[in-house]
Amino acid sequence: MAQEPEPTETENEKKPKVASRPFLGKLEKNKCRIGIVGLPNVGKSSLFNTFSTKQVPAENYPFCTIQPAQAIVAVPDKRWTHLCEVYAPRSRIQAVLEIWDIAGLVRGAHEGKGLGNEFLSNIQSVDAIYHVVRAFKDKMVEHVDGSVDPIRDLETISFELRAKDRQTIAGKFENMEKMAKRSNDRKIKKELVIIFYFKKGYCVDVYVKLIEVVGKIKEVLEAGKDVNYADWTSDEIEYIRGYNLFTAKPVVFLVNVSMSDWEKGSNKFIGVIQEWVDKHFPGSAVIPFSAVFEAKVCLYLLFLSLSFTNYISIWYCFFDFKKLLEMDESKREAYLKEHKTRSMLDKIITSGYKALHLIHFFTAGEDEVRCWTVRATTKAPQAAGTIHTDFEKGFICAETMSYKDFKKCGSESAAKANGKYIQNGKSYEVQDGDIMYFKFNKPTSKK
Ligand SMILES: Nc1nc2c(ncn2[C@@H]2O[C@H](COP(=O)(O)OP(=O)(O)OP(=O)(O)O)[C@@H](O)[C@H]2O)c(=O)[nH]1
Ligand SMILES: [Mg+2]
Repeated sequence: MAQEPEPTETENEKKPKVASRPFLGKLEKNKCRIGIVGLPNVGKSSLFNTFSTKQVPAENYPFCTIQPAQAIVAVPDKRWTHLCEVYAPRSRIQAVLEIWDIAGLVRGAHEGKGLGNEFLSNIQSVDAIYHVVRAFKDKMVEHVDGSVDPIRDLETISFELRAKDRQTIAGKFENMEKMAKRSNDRKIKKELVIIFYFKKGYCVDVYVKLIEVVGKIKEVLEAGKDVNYADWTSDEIEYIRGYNLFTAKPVVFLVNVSMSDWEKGSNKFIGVIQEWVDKHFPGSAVIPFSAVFEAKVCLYLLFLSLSFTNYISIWYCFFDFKKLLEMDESKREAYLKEHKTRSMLDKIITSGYKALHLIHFFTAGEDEVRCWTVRATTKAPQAAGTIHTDFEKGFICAETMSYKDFKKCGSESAAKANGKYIQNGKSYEVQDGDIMYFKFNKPTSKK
């Protein structure tokens, strides 16, 4: 695409444009889920299927049980690849992202149209959204609204998600108001709160603040804005996290163009889509791609990787198709280079990862080179806790060198000799690409 010039740097150094707003979602360890959302027949499943070629072997990633419509994909990182080359470790583990293929939403989904509520509950389970919008014309592929009009489609989906949030919040607001009006007695109020919030034991002040925050969310939604694009104090954000609202999730916009447009490098809708996103979702990434082109690359590589036995196995439907799709990255790169073209899959994955405000640090040695995913702004002890809770409990310090320094110095020992291997304490905020080694006190066993 004309909008996507050949990269001059690695994907990681290039930093795709993503929202710089605070993350309003849940802060769960080991869960980084992103759902592919859009109208029917826009190319969501076609895109999802191509992600299968990026799937990691699940046995390396505990806690990740995957359904057919979910894929765990590796987050590409040239720094990790380089560390693996340097250390030649026995085990290599990348950062991963869980991608969900969610069936199409239609206008009226918030009122249960289509398979409305079922799909919406799938969206509720993810932490961020890939919003796929159709910018290809093809008479053979029916459009639910009869014509290709990406702005209308973007508005339909955004409206549905907002409408569902409005319903959720209106329900909560009414309940709270009723309860608040019922009594001015602080003691009774407190009891009501305890009942209402599943006996979590919030105090009255918290309740009053909740009413205020819910009221503010209501106003934002009624003004036609997404929760993610209003300004919130850090206190308010803590409350918003608990509601798991659709419009509080970060969005990356993926524009599916035809293969001929992709090869030509232009598509008439990209400009208006970018304008629309800048106006309504400022800072969110807009990534043009072609699902058909990506599928073609995958199929071609698949074809190359098939042996005679595989053909026979497929013929008898005995072959594990997904396994077959876990192909060698270097083959993909060679193919793209040879055909002077590029795939957008890596950029889509890294943009999703960044939209979730995720970064990773490395642990590197002869045994293992591994990426550990944390939220941006995570402090060293909590980062240590992603490896093992004992590391966090007994945290002493984090010996850290940045990947940049490592690369510049050429080796760990050279980095040490140049004073680039630094001992950081509890208040150190982990930076993306840090190479870390944690020192901790072993927990004393209770007798
Ligand atoms: N011509 C053309 N067809 C496409 C493109 N992307 C997807 N399709 C076709 O559109 C049809 C629907 O694609 P899917 O990927 O199944 O669409 P979806 O968004 O998952 O649809 P639902 O699951 O029904 O919501 C398929 O026949 C695809 O081959 C494209 O870029 N160009
Ligand atoms: Mg689909």
